[in-house]
Amino acid sequence: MSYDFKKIEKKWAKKWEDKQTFKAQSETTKPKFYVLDMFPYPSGAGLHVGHPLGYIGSDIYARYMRLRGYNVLHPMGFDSFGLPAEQYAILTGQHPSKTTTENIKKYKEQLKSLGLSFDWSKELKTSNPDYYKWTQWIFSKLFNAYYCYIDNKALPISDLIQEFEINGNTNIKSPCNDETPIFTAKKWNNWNEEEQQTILLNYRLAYLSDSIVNWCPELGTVLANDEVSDGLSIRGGHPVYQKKMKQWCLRISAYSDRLLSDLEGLDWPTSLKEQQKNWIGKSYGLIINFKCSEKNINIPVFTTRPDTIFGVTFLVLSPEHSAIENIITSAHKEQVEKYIKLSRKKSEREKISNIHNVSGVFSGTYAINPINNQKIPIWISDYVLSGYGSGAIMAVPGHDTRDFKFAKKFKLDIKTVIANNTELNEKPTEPYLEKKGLLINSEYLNNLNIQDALKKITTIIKEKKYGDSTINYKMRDATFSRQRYWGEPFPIYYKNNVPYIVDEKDLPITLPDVESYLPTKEGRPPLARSNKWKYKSIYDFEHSTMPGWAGSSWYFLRYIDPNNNNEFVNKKLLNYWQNVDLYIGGSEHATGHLMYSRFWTKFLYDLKYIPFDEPFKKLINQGMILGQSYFVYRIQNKNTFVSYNLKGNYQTTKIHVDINIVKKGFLDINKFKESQKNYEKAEFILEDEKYICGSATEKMSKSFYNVVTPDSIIEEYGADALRMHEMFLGPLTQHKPWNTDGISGVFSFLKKFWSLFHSENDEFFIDNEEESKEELIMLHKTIKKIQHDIENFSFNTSISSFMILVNYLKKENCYKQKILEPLVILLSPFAPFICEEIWQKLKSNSTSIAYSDFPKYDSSFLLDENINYPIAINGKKKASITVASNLNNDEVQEIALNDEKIRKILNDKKIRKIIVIPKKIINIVIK
Ligand code: ANZ
Repeated sequence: MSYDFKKIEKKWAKKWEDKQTFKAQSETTKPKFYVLDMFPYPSGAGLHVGHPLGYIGSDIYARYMRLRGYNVLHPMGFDSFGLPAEQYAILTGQHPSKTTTENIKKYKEQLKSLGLSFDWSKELKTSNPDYYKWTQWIFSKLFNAYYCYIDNKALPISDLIQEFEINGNTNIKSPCNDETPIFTAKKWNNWNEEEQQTILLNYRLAYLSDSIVNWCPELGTVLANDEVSDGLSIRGGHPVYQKKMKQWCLRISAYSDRLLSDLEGLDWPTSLKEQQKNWIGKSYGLIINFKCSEKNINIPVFTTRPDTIFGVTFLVLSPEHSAIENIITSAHKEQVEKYIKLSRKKSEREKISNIHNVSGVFSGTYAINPINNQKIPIWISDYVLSGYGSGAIMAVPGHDTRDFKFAKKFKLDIKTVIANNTELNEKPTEPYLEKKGLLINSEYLNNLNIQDALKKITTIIKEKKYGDSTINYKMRDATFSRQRYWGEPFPIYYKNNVPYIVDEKDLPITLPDVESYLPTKEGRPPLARSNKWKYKSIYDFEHSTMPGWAGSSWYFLRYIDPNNNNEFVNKKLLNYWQNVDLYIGGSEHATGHLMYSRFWTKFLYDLKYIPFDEPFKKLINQGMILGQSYFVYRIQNKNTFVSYNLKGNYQTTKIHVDINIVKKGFLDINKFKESQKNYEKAEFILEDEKYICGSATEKMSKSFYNVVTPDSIIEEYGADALRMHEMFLGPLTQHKPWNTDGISGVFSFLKKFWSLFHSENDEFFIDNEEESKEELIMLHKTIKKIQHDIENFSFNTSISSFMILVNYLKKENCYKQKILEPLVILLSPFAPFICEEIWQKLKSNSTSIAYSDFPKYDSSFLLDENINYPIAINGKKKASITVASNLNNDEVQEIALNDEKIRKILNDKKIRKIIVIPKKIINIVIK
């Protein structure tokens, strides 16, 4: 056998591992490059071919950068806390660490077989106490910090205490919980420890707060918004309710502005930056105070359109608004309470998306519009969200769609009297004025455009003290506790119901063993089951655990120095490696993981623990590999299956069929019969004696029977073929369907490549003959193309270039070392095993090909990319030259002046000016 990929790949996987070939160097003068993949959650199912797409892409880049002389850090680890392991534990009683360890083992084997050049000495697991000790440590720093708007950064809470002792909190400009009182130094100093701690908790970056959360009783845990869909948990489909609970929160909102403005400096996909921008949601607007007509209660509303204030016909409060209990009249009390109860069942997302079916109740009370003294009804509806702005709005149905729908439904006024008292004849069927760019009649704003109207009304409202400017952010503080077992314990204990942080020397606080992983009967987290688990044998620990995103918010820092027991990362190493140069991962993490890790990075930067304030300089989202699903069509109520094109004649049910028993679209009937007992006696209606399956491109998933594992492909074609095939499927960033059939093309390419170096009997041979010009042109063109492609992550086009070159060399019977050696290096990032094997034959016992030099292309060989320039002297064409297209103007000019004809004409004449119009003409102006 010639190309024995099995032998080659096994041999090199072992050698690389034994020699720690890809271990990043710690003492070196080389420049650094840090390439990171989003680390996986090790699920029980192992990897399918969709998973390694990004890993292969980052590996090609990592290998390329090594060849360019960089010291590359390319680590891998496991995000190993999480719900699936815990649910499995609930079902089987097996400790989650056991399943997690087994799954990690499987993942590692799969990853290693792919030839990915990871530095496994840097491996980390977020569920490992040596790791989460430092997650707890960072939490304790967040607990012991507050945000100062004056310095615009986080500072130690001890600074705040000092200020309280001297001046109270009157001069403090810091985000804190709404109910924090204003106090003097005297008052502060007179408070007891408990009272002081309670105040401090209001300012901490990690704080306890009554928050409205998505509570899923079935799972016994709080869920994040993106874990809920249509009022059901995404995992398991259990009902989710809105509930007020004491939760740990992180004050990410303090960082809104920095998270927004620093996006500018990041080399990230525009769509991802847009998602973060929208998530942060910065809006400039006004808070305007509306007084209740009969009671002395103020209702502040947030609006971005104060210019529409003359069109306000009602106010709307969110069902959670604190003023409701004081304003509802007894006649409306029952209705309102019923409504509030109902809306609690909806998640925030449902409330936002439900604009076609708005709901609400009248409170029985009226408010006064401060600008025109009009009396308007106050309604309550959940299309107004409690956590945004002031939780209350001025409704302008002439301008705003939701207000319009609401007004229509409840027959409320829709004002449409515009400038100069022009009344509209038609009855509006949509927010008419907004569409026409008109404003409601008003003495102030007649005939102004919106921009000018906005400016004018803002000034008036501020002058008359009806309200003030404000900036609102949609981004809320992040809920940080979960009522589950398999997560990091908090380094928090309670004394007199006040939370305190555990001493640093006592970290890590490890997960106690519990006899069951379910929440307790009273709905308390599973950790509450462990009666003996106390701090200093007395104090209760916090019983909730940290959410999935805790460990992943800082793992990129730990990879630099994963085994350090004294610090979260060594300063010197950190100063060398800095932040991640290239990060590759899925786009689904836009507003979760990527937001939180930016926040933690900024926080650690503020406290001077790290020297940079962004974690990931460049980011690429790889696309998804979709599965090719196949179907058979069963005639209803029969055990007969009809082939695809005949199914129209029958009433059939479409059934997914395992892709392993379909070849080129035809069903393997025998295998199908063997696959399930009830198919044993199945009958078939065939076309041309064959059963043609239906097919569709769907997400790759076990439940669709369309999963292709890397293991099966590697077994048949080898990892190099799999790597190249994955890259050849299409651009890295695009979604694309998997197609196993196509791999044979790449496989033949590798065999052909092998045959350039080996005889029919598999003897290694190359020759030392001089290269021909054409061969050199082909080689240098390919070098340039591959370099350009890799730098632009266009790996699929690289593969085509390799194929063209290898076909050409084979046709020309070119076995010349001078041509083939650079080609092996060039291909090595894509197909590392075969290239390493050939490299060792070429160089016998040299170091790994991974540390050779990336070939340099010589522009002079890039003939067909040349440009023909006419050279004119004083506007008249005198000669022409052909130059490489990548030369700059100075280089083109130099070649032109050295042209023989031109030199003769110019002789000793004085040149006044030379104008090079790129790709067009060179004009030399002489006296
Ligand atoms: C009057 C108005 C007229 C508004 C108009 C809009 C258009 P962004 O840009 O997203 O910040 N709003 C304020 N607080 C709200 C809450 N808690 N829940 C739901 N909606 C709320 O949106 C700000 C606008 O959204 C505000 O400006 C307010 O409606 C509404 F033609 O006030 B506006």
